[in-house]
Amino acid sequence: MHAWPASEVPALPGKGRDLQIHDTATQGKITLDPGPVARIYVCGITPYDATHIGHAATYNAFDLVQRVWLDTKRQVHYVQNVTDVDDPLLERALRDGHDWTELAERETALFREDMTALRILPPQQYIGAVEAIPGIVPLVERLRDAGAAYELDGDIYFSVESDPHFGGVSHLDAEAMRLLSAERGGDPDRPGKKNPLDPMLWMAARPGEPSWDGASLGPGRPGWHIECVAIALDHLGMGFDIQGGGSDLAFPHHEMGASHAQVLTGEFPMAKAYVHAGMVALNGEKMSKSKGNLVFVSALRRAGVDPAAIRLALLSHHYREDWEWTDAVLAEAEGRLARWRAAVSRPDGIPADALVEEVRAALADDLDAPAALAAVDRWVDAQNAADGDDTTAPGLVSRTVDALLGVAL
Ligand code: 5CA
Ligand code: ZN
Repeated sequence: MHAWPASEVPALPGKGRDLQIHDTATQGKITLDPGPVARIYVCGITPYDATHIGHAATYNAFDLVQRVWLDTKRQVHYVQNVTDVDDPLLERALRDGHDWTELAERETALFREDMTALRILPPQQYIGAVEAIPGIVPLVERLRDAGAAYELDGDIYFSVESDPHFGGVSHLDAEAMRLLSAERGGDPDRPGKKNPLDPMLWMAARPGEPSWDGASLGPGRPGWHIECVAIALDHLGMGFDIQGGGSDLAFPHHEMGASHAQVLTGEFPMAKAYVHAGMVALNGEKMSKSKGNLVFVSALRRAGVDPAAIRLALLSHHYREDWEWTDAVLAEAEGRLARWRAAVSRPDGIPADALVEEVRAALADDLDAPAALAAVDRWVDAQNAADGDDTTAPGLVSRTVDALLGVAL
């Protein structure tokens, strides 16, 4: 699949700082020390509805990671998937009488447009589950042949007990895992499983549903977790720097994915940091396609909202926070954008070298975007209150806000 166009990232004077980030697995902040090429996998959308503000917030968080790394003069190898075949997508297509492939293509195209408008930098590889199937089948066969997977009425399940590190990403107890597994695509109550938590690796073809050649597995389609593992291992290999997504992916998705990869390779860990963004809510409940309480990025854009204001609204919350989208959040961001634009449109201003370092320090400290915004606010307020004569300052501020926050002033 193709991704979307990258906006240019201006180079800043000096050198950025190494990223310290909260890792769900070790339950604390760690300093990442990537090599010259930092490697990140971020879970992509299941394209059965348009991009909502919750998705945008999560991709914005990982875009900041990429920008911090680029500022350290590293290259970034970023991989993202599209879950373009899965139960919720097939169910929605059936409900609305649409062809599932057309639904997936349409919503993926809209996602690309939204990401471009928000200036979220694209991944180098943007891979659909369907196109990954030829790589998934041999992994499932290997797990089965190694005794880490078993068959149940034609379906193949992964045995969570085959990974001694299972549980090490989310640190949940068995009961919490069971509840979340039932909520998030698992089937803990299916009779015949060795462990109720065991996730499906390969689902045997069902009547009326799409299926693919599974070689010795028989015709079917892949489970959700092995999809991301196959794509990540194919393009990044083991021990990559960050596995990212929203906090609703910590269990079961990232826990299971880590186990699949660790059993397949005998190496540990799959990712050096498991990074999770908080959930955005609307009207008191997590914004979710299944509940339908959504604010779409494309609808805001159609209504004439400046994507830079949407981005500033996302940046006004720390990425790990759960927060609520309201009209007031957007109005505040629109006001901030107008103030910032007015301040940098003056031909000269007060020096901004300290601001560059403040924004760098804020983002390097677990992506503290609200602290970065506060630093820019302080410069803008001082700029509006004083007669500066530094003709390079407004340009430097624009470039800093563009390079590190992805906001075009
Ligand atoms: N295709 C899978 C990942 S492999 C999936 O979870 N797709 S999704 O479309 O449901 O979500 C895409 C990303 O947006 C995930 O990282 C998810 O954690 C995140 N996300 C979903 N809802 C919200 C929300 N309300 N707030 C913040 N992030 C969200
Ligand atoms: Zn995923």
